[in-house]
Amino acid sequence: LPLGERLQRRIIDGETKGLEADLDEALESRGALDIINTDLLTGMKVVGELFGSGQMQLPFVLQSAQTMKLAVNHLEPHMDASDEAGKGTLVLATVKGDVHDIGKNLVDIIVSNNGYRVVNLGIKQPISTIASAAEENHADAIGMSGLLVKSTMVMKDNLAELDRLGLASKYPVILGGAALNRAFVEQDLQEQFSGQVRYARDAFEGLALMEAVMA
Ligand code: B1M
Repeated sequence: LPLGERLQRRIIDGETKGLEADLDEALESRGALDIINTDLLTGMKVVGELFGSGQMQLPFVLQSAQTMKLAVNHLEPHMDASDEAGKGTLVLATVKGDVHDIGKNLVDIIVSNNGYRVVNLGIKQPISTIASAAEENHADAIGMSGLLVKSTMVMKDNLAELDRLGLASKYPVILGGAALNRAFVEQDLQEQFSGQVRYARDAFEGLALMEAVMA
């Protein structure tokens, strides 16, 4: 198989043997982000489709996810880090009840490689923890990720809680994850939230929103 397809296949099959060598070969002609965005994410998309249609079982999805993580970790040192530091702070978490963190961690990598401090709280984080981390770290924005349909309701509750705590106007909120869409976030959720909530389709939109917050 050509190199790009081989990398996709490795993600789909959860095959880590020889993965780093293939990544190093790809790095000779392409940038790390390009490899993630084209080959690795295409592979994850196929995994999602196979899982969704019942053709792939959960343990294999987990292997694919682990392979994806390994690949991203291997590529991370090859991303152009910005010279600027401390452009602003983003507190980032996957919401309560949700374990999906590959997308969130990509947001972390891309935003932190562009000069921001990212406080990555991990997965299954209740809003109380997210809110205190924002306060303690003097955050400029809060980012929440969630992939499950039920996480969209958790996000709605989280926004209500930020309002209740009087923190809504203090922290612009960025939401991302496959179960969300722009209309749901920027119309439905925004209507009920006294602060500002925006939708990021991918990690780059997350970065753009962070830039907008700091502008
Ligand atoms: Co799960 N899972 N999973 N899973 N899983 C989905 C989400 C699902 C759509 C699969 C399917 O059915 N087709 C489905 C949800 C269905 C629904 O809710 N209606 C599902 C399910 C059902 C489940 C379980 C319930 C399965 C079970 O136990 N029976 C279970 C849930 C456990 C829980 O959370 N409580 C579960 C478990 C798992 C694994 C552990 C095996 C593994 C996760 C491993 C991990 O993350 N460490 C896993 C995986 C890998 C997936 C799929 C296949 C791939 C997700 C992924 O990593 N994509 C997924 C199918 C899919 O999404 N199509 C699926 C790649 C990643 C880069 O994309 O996270 O979307 P994504 O991030 C994008 C953007 O969304 C955006 O930027 C990223 C790209 O640049 N983004 C942000 C994300 N967060 C952002 C935050 C931002 C900005 C942008 O700012 C704050």
